[in-house]
Amino acid sequence: MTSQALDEIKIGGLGSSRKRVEDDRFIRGKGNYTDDVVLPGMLHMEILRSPLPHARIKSIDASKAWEIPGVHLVLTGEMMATRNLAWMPTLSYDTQAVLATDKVRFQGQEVACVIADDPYIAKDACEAIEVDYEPLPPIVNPWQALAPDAPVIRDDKVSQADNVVYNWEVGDKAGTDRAFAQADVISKLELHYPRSHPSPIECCGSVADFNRATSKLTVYMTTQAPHIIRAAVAMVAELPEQMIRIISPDIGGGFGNKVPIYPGYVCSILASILLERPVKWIEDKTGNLISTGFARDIYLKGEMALRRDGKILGVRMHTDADHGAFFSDAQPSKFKIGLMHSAFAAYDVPVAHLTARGLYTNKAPGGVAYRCSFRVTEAMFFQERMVQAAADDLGMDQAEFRRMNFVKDDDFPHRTPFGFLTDSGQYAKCLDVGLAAIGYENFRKEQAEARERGRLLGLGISTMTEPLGAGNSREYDILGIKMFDSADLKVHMTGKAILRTGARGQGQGHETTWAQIVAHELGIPADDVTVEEGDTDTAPFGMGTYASRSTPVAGAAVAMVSRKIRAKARKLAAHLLEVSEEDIEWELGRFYVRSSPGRGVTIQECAMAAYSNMPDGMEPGLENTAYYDPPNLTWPFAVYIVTVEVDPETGVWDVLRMVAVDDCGVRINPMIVEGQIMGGLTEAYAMSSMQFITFDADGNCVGSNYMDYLLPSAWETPGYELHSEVVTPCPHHPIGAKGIGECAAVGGPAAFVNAVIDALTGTGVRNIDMPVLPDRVWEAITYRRDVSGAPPVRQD
Ligand code: MCN
Ligand code: CUM
Repeated sequence: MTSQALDEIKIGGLGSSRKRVEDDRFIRGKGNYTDDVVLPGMLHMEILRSPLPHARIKSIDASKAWEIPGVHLVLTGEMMATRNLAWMPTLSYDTQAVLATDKVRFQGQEVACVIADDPYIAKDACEAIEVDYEPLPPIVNPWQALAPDAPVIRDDKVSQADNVVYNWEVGDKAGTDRAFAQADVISKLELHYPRSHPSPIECCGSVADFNRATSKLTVYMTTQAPHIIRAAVAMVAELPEQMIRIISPDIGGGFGNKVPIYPGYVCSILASILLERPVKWIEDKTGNLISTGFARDIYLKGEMALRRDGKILGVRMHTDADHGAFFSDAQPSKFKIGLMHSAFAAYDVPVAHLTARGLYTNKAPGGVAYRCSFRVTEAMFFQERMVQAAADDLGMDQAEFRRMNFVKDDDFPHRTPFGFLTDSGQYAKCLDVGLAAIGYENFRKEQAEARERGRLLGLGISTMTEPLGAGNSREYDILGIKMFDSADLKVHMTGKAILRTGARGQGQGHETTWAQIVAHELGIPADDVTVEEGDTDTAPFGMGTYASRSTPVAGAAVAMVSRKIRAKARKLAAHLLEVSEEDIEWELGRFYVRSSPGRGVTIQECAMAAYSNMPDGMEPGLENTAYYDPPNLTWPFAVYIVTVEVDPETGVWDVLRMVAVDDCGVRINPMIVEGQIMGGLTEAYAMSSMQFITFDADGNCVGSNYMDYLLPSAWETPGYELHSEVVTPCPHHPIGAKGIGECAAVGGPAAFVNAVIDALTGTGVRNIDMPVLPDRVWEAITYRRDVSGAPPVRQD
């Protein structure tokens, strides 16, 4: 008797490059985004934003706005204050103004809201509001924030006498000092990782619908974490949690931008409660670019203690992070600077010390969003730029230096210098695959020959290992809510199923890939499994989608709930086959009798029996829920290698080739994984080459529109060569998968910058800050000096 197991690839199981089911509606323009939601009697809200970065509000006169026909409500900070809603708590234990009362603290800050019959009336009415500002000096970088005579931005906080948000440190200071005392060479580098913006195609928005008759509040909103919002609304607005329903419909890209809680959400909810009508708020592009979740804007002073032969003896890092006017990081770790201390996790560094300082400035709050896993992007960028500089200072080969210092395959579990525990990886193998693909030795020869003819070629290597998954619940929580996730699977009598999770995809393809895990575990074809996420009334409680945590946590829950279903189906099979459960074997899609493999029942037959022919005493139905609390984070690894040619006359640089070797453990859907990598690499290329959103000396946001803040089109985007041959299954994940969603955006930027710096070998240039714009490269080449990108930008 040969096996009757189903062909896993054919049913769309693990490893199948199944087409994305959600694309069916997306490419037909049939997605259902927040702005598509239209409710009877719905009103529209617009926000009046501050034109100034720092100013005292002397008065706000909204009387002219109230007089405009079609205006239903004007909300100001003063009115919010009467309901104790002028300020809201942030996820980082700070407070943030919902609508400004005392001062405005960044350009674009929310000052008032108008709710009207349509958005145009609301916008006109915003312009009719008269605000009398008394300008204060703006602070646009940490050095200004630290100046002894700097104005205190957060004078609303009694205990705040300066602009320091926090001082934090981790590692072994004394041990690190000893390592530096013994070093043959000390390599130093100062860097700025500039502000960047996730800029999803869809901006933020909400439709709040409070029904006085039922007391139910339904909010459609662009959130990556609907259950967290429900909990926050319940706690802050003191509404009963069962009366709050958060629906996160289709999301047109999140990239971290839709993790935080924004004033617009709060105001639309309050307006709906006051007016007893649905209120829609849809942010415009400039509003999105100037006021919502920025990322990065952080400075590094890095030092490496090195032995002459190339061994890293110790690492010292100091970072100054610009958090803007409110510390509103939406990150779940207990660490002030997120997971910055994941730096050097892939290298065998005996001892390290990190100090981190956070500063308030007159900029939109942010710092921790954008395909990042909470500062891991910065950690890996700093690490790989420091590693390149160290190899250069030692006169060592870039690849050799990395290989010699990598954590070895048999060194796992490995305690990193800052205290994480990594569990698996094949770092050197990934590097070898990448070097072979790019033709490393050959390129180095070509580079030397080209240089003799005045052509500047460069090669940049970057590696990254990322702590993905948040939680486990022991170490990660949001305002005390532990980090875990969930899946709920209902198998109907005909063998079709619906799966819901506590995650909320924003384009990552969850509707496709979760069904593949069910197919793998149960043999139910993926096409027979509908996946639904984002409605708190139907989905099991979960922490949402960010930190590439969905596969590590919710994806694991999908496997676990499928196994619970299989365990019950096995009992049903035993009943149907009239044998004892111990005599039953499983192969994909089917239970059979061990001694007589031809006698078997399919999973679908078991499903039917669960509703029509269950054994006496068995609870009917085939449904279950699993909550999953992972034992550790997952640790994917990647090597990215870029080659470039720099034009010495203009500073323009072109990418010749880019090779990516990603090891994210078992791949559920190889095509989706490749899409995630290509998207991340494109964002990395954009950040390193062209994206510029900064502030001038007067605190004006430069780059608040898509004429200035560039998104690469297919024309600018280089081609990528992806390699998937290295697979190190995650030892603790039920299907061996590790996260992938952010890896390429995390590890990519350093590869591009390292390549440009490598092309300038011999000029003495050690750093050009991102974005590596042609004029910066030209300046570096012409004046043989480093080029900093720190604001305020020069006025010349
Ligand atoms: N996957 C897989 N095999 C693996 C790992 C993942 O097939 N070994 C699949 C997953 O099933 C999922 C996708 O790849 O369909 C991404 O999975 P995962 O790495 O778990 O990441 P999340 O689903 O948690 O997505 C979050 C991550 C983050 S934090 C940002 S930011 C980001 C990113 O995803 N935002 C995105 N990628 C994005 N892609 C799109 N299109 N839109 C965004 O907003
Ligand atoms: Cu940090 S951006 Mo993603 O984690 O949503």
